[in-house]
Amino acid sequence: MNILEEIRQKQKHIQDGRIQNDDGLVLIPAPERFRRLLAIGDIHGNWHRLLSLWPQIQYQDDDLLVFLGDYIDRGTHGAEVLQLVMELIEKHPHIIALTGNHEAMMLHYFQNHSIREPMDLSHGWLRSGGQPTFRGLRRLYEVDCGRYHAVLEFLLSLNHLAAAGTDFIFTHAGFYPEQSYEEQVDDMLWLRTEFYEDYASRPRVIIGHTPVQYFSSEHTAPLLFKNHILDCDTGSFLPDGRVSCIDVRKLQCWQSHPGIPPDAPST
Ligand SMILES: [Mn+2]
Repeated sequence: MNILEEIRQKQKHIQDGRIQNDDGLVLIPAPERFRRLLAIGDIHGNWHRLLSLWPQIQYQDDDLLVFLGDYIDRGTHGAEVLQLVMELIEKHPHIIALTGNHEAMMLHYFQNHSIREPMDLSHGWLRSGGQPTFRGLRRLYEVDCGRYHAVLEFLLSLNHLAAAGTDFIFTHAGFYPEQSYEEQVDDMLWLRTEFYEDYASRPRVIIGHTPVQYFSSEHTAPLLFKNHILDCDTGSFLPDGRVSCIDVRKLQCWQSHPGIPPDAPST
């Protein structure tokens, strides 16, 4: 069964109306009960841009909010961003965090490496913007080792996809429409063109992963493609980038203040 059919079937069989988590596939029945369905795109350690965005949203518990992944790397404040997202999830039952490819790379690193050892610069994570995150996590480990382990546990609990009813699908990068969820659970975090060119179904798919500036350097706001893909990665780490939140039904958008520079690493 392909992933879209799978979502339809699973949503149909939910009995009690509660949000369910099926191995990282989060099912949100009756999304019409939420005042807004919100998504926040890639943050990439850009703490000051996230702090500039957050109060504008005026989040309330009758909103559903999905973070689309890539909290860490490139910017200097990955550890802080992770802790804030973790705290928000602890406090609010209708906030969901997805994993991005950067979180997957980091978890892969810590399967065979320790935060107590020097950085292994041969690993792909540390060559893909992971070094400032490593340094931030090492500081956290030194001041509060329990908290550091809680952050790693939180990363292991992140989800791959969330479906609000059958009309809205949230995921970090994309999916192969003809494959099942299980078949592609790891590939999903990396797709770009394959997904943008192949997707031709009705549900609106809300993604991050590729900065909108990649499509045109003039874009700074989330971008809705003709085939119902909504890209919310507004280049949080780029000089003219933003961290963005969008109401995925009405397409109302909130962004970090354009005057705030990225939290760029010093090296
Ligand atoms: Mn990203």
